[in-house]
Amino acid sequence: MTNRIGRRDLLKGGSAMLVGTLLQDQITDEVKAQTRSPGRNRFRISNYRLECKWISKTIDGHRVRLRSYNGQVPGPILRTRPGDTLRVHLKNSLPYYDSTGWTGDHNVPHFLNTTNLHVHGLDVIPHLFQPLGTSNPLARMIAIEPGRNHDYTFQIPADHPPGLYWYHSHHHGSTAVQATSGMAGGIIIHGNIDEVPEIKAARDIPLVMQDIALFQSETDDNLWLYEPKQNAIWQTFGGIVTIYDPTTGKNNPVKLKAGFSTGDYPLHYYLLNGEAFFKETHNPDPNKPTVPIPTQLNPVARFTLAPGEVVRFRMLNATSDNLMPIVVENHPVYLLALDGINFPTVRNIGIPVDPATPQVLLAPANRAEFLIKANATPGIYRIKQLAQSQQFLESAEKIIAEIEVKGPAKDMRLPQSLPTQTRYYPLIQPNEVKRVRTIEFSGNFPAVMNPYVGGDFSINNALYEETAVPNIVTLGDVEEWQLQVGDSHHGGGEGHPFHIHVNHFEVISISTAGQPPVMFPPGTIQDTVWVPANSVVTMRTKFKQFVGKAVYHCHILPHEDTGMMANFLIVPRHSARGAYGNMEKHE
Ligand SMILES: [Cu+2]
Repeated sequence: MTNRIGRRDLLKGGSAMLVGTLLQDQITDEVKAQTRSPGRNRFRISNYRLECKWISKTIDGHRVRLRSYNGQVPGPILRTRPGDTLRVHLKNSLPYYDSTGWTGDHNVPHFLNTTNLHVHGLDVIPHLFQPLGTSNPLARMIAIEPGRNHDYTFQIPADHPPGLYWYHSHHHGSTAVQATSGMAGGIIIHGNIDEVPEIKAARDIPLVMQDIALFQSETDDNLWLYEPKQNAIWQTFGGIVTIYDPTTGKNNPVKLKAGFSTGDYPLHYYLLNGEAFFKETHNPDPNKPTVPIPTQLNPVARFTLAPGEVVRFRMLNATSDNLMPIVVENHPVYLLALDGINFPTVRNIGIPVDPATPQVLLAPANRAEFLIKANATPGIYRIKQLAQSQQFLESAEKIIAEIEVKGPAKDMRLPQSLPTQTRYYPLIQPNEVKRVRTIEFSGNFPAVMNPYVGGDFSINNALYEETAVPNIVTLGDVEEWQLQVGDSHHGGGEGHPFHIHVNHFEVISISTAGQPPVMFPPGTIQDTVWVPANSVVTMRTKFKQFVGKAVYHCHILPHEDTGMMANFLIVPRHSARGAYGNMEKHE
């Protein structure tokens, strides 16, 4: 059976290669010219080249070395349209990373300069394993080593909702290090929502937020970067670096400055569109190791609006692990979309009565696209992340940017209705649910399963296994998943953002501490959702179009890299389920 699957995959790969060759001649010259032109209708191919490479930069007076796409942090915005083909030639020009001492355990960060590409939130062919779209449960993850390259071709469905998506590397074991070195960028799908007159009239302003993790170089005190030695772990408690010794079972302190970290760093910056707006440093107070020392940087980015002007912000939380409760001072937020999928009508999120209440909650990987109609009163209004303490580390209030309202007034209008995104509407009905599953973010500290890292980050008490497929789902089915995080006695204690590849889901309800569920507004369609500690989030999803092997995981990237991820397989309805069934892992 495995052979048959393998052969089918080979055939699939073969035909993809053939198409690739045929297209190659047509696109090379002509496409580049028309990709961004408005009257484009001859070839519907968006062609991009992304090169991963180190760049040198100065942040807040520190000389830093970052990993980048095309030398830019964030990476360039990729633009495409429903029905188009998005092609990305990914070249890895990062240098060789020495993983000597790595045991082969995929849940220990390793091969830190090996990469691949995930187009986050796009409803396209599963693309983490090779070849693209493979249904082979044993398929390996795409690993593009330094010096290598890879061509990705994504056919964007004709009914794909237009909006803000993003890309980042997703090679298990190097995702966190690469993303916190700068490797992330936006993807904008243009389409029907852009033709709504009030939206078309509004300035379109992407707000890409990233975090940058930095350690002093081992050899140059004046250089900061994130390139820990293999197996080196940064200990938040104690502010030292250790390496696990399997012969003694101890984490021995070593004379290194850098180690892999689950979120605390000697130097940590938050960037908006590549400019630092906030700094955190490790807290040396032994009583407060989980409260990084916060410093607001000034000035922050300032957007100038006329009174009454309407602008469109597209906000991406591309940070590796920071939950961001967002407010825009003295302004209602006219929410158009979460995670790229717009609502049928604008959601008016008024000015909160309680200043501690956010207007939008952005977990790592979430996007919010919203309109702001500038206040009639000139002045400076701040876009802020409110303080939160839902995670292992405290997150202080941050001023992300400012809106300066000045000049002659405009009276721009807000849209009444928005296009219905037929790929996700009509909404799932409760009686369509075929199966209910429980996905629990679990863990142990200190580690039981992952001593090299020192803590276990698991799903349903299992660390990630590249060739295990704990869940098999059927194309066309609707399922309800209960996403859970326990309390501190059950491996919980901090929240985790759940993300699943290929299909978005409808967030139905949340129940915290056993309280009756609180319902989300119908049509809350996301690809990532924050699951607070001691809570159950109920979501429903339909496996709509694509089959193949894909993943779901915690989008706190250090958690993901160290095991908080699992595979699932979407199979055609009439496939011989039994053949896949014996690949399922049973307790
Ligand atoms: Cu997590």
